[in-house]
Amino acid sequence: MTRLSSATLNILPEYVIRPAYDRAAVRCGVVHLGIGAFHRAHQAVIFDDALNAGDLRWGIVGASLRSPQVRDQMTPQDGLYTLSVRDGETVQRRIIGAVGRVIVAPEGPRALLAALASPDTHIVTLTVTEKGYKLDPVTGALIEDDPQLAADLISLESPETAPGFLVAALGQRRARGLPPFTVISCDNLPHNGRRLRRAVLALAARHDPDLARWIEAEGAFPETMVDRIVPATTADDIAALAEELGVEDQAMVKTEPFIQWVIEDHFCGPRPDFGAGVQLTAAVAPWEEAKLRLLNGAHSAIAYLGGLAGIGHVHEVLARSEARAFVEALWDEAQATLSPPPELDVAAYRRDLMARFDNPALRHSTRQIAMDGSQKLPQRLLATIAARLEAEQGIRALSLAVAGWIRWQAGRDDLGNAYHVDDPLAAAMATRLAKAETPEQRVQAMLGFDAVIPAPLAADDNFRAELTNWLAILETQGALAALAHFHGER
Ligand code: CS2
Repeated sequence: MTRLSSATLNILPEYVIRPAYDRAAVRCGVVHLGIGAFHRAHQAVIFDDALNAGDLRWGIVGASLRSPQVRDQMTPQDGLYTLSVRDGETVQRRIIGAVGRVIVAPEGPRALLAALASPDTHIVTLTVTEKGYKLDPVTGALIEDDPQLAADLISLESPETAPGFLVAALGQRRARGLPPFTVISCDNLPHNGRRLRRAVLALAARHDPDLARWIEAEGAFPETMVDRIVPATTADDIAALAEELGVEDQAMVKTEPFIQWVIEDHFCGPRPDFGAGVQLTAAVAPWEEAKLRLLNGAHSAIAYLGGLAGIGHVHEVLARSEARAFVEALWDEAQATLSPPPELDVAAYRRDLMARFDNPALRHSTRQIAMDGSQKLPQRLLATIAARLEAEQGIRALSLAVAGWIRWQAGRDDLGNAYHVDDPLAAAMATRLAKAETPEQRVQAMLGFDAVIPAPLAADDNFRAELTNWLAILETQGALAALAHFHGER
């Protein structure tokens, strides 16, 4: 079938929204590292809005740090793709034209460095997932024995990691007398800007202390909170869209109407005149904390407990009253730990979140969210637990969620279906768990895993008792029974 491209834009059905600007006149002011579905449905849409508003500086050079897949999907389409916004039966199709080209970093590290060091580039955004920063999830320090980072610590000729590319490119800019770019981490990490800045400065200092001082003085790493639910595109999504549009789009992304990007107002160079969806603020942390602990915390809990029950999608988990009641209880526990920004009405936020999770058109898979739990749990659930223990508050719902994560490591759901535990620390966790024979010992083994569990939590008797209680129920009765039990005893 004919592919979506500049040449086939004009044969699309009339209702499809198209770029309103001349793509040939666009300059690429943004380089994005990690051009997955989330970037294409979030930041790329915001930059496309700026282009549509007439500021042609904000095209994007996208980079994949690992696989050629996105390049192979997008290049034959001249970088064009469909944003499919779905809410129940309502759907809007929009062609995004902001991505000028895609570079696969391992194939062309120099091409990526050239794009980063270009005078046109003002902003570098990143969605490399939690593990892509090469930072210890508990301490936030660089993981020096990571093989790719170890290579970047020796030489930055052909960088392999995101911090490596940033340092090498900033070095080239400084040598050429160019200003640094603003670096915006768009991953769900607490204090993402601060953490990335620290990593970049540490790596730069190892190669060239003057460069580190220059970045420290001249650079900007604003903190951000990003929010939009973007489930992975499936082959069925692509086939259904092709049927509807009459052209095939292998790079399409599907998402919800909601979009939010809170950015710390700290840029070291030009930025677009941001429109809808973007809030510039002095303090991102309260937004980020509320989002991580409410949205992402609930997501992970739903993913493990729903996934263990053999339920495929978020909205299907929430169709069960015991799961809904549990999420509300989890939110009650999390809400008490927040210092929300004055503009945030937490009760309304929770209602809206539940409605977003209920969106049946998204079909957001529990297994997708269950991925990389070791990298996600600290900010989503463990920090919340630590705050509650400190305030001498109960942690029943939060503990059931964490017990679900421990149970998930077994690689088999309550119906007996095996799945792959997709996590950079899966092997290390499996080794620890292999020697444990009882729920108590399994909890002990995981609490001792200091790459994920902070020491004060590991030593807390209350936390250990809650986890052991829930893990025993999960193992003997299953996740649905644990949820019913939770509800019954309240
Ligand atoms: C999800 C997030 O996959 C996950 O871990 O919790 O990707 C979530 O959908 C986004 O953070 C929503 O903004």
